[in-house]
Amino acid sequence: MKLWKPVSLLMALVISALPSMPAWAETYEVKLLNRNETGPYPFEPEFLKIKPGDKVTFKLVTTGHAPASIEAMMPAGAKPFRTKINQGITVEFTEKGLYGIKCIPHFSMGSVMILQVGDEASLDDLKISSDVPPISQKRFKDIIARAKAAGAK
Ligand SMILES: [Cu+2]
Repeated sequence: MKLWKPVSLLMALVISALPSMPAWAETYEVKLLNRNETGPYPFEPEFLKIKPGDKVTFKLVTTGHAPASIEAMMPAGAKPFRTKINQGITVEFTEKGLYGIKCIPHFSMGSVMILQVGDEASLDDLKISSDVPPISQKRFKDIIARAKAAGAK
């Protein structure tokens, strides 16, 4: 019986490693907050990179938020999503590229994030739509600068 212990330990290690393997879709959590050190109405994280087929759960930590895609800032063929006030949502992202995501009621106060699906895109490719309110345009630029400082491309 002693012989089996290392084997079962090895199996446990293999099984615990599976979710991080490319073939397995993961679900990430993004929080909508009222404030953190980056300013008012941030998404946390403000920049997230995932693989095609992964999902993101947008979780409302405080009330009054409504996450949605910015239709002018997503890859061709990607499906837009939007929620109602106080509604969280889990979205599967299949199209590679960069997505701008907003909180509908706090869009004019800088509530945006950047989602990158796949490795191909560069943050320099993100085209900030002219429809984006000025404070959110600035937030996008700040997010890009912080993400690059943290090693993103
Ligand atoms: Cu909000």
